[in-house]
Amino acid sequence: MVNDQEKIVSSKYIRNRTITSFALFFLLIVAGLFSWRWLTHQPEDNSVPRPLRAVLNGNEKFFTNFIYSPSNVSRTYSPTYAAPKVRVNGDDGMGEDFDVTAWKLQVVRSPGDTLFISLDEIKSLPKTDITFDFKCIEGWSQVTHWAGVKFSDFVKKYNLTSECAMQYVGLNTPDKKYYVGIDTRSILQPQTILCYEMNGKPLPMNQGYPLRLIIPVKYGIKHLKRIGTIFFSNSKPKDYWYERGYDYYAGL
Ligand SMILES: Nc1nc2c(c(=O)[nH]1)N[C@H]1C(S)=C(S)[C@@H](COP(=O)(O)O)O[C@H]1N2
Ligand SMILES: [Mo]
Repeated sequence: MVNDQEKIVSSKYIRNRTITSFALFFLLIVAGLFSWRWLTHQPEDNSVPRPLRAVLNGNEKFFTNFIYSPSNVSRTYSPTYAAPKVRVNGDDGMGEDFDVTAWKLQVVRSPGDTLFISLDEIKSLPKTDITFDFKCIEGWSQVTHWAGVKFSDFVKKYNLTSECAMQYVGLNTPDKKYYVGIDTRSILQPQTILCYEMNGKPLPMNQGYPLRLIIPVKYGIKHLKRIGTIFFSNSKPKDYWYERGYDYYAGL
């Protein structure tokens, strides 16, 4: 008895199906190879083929418009969880020829209007500390403990509210060899600090003495060590790792 569900098929039918499947399989491989060739031969935008950069930029728009909220905070830990031995990673813009004694933080309010702020002045502002899981795009992370002044408090104290209406904040090392750009909303998030202490002690030289950025909502690439200048802009400030193919937003 033949079941209703069963179908008698001829060997010719099976052969045709097999040939079609193989032809399709082969065509897809060829299409894949051609697409890959096309993609890798596209002009680059900041070290990434343009179509891929368009996807990264699209992700950034999506996150900044729909997902980002200043109330999204990074998880914090008790300082007892902080690593005593903190990893040192990246020394661009941290050359030996740095005159610590002459250092002042420069805040460019507008071209020709720069504030020069000493470390003592920064230390006189309300101090906050944070212990969080510091994440590097290289794939490591470490719970670390930092202290300094909230960027948002700093903005209030130095009347930078109107400058913060601009979309981006740029930061450079004094020698301008390392530089980052950060969307203003993320830098104003309450966990972002201008940091001068690590594990309760002044920042070690290789960790950014006298002042570094700590911004837990971003990957390590944005936590610029040894801040020289801060400025504001409506266009994306130059960004070291962005130029080398990374995502500009670099959010977590
Ligand atoms: N000036 C400067 N800041 C920098 C870097 C750098 O090369 N130069 N590297 C960044 C990267 S990729 C990471 S992961 C963190 C590492 O901070 P740490 O050395 O305190 O661990 O610093 C960031 N800030
Ligand atoms: Mo990093």
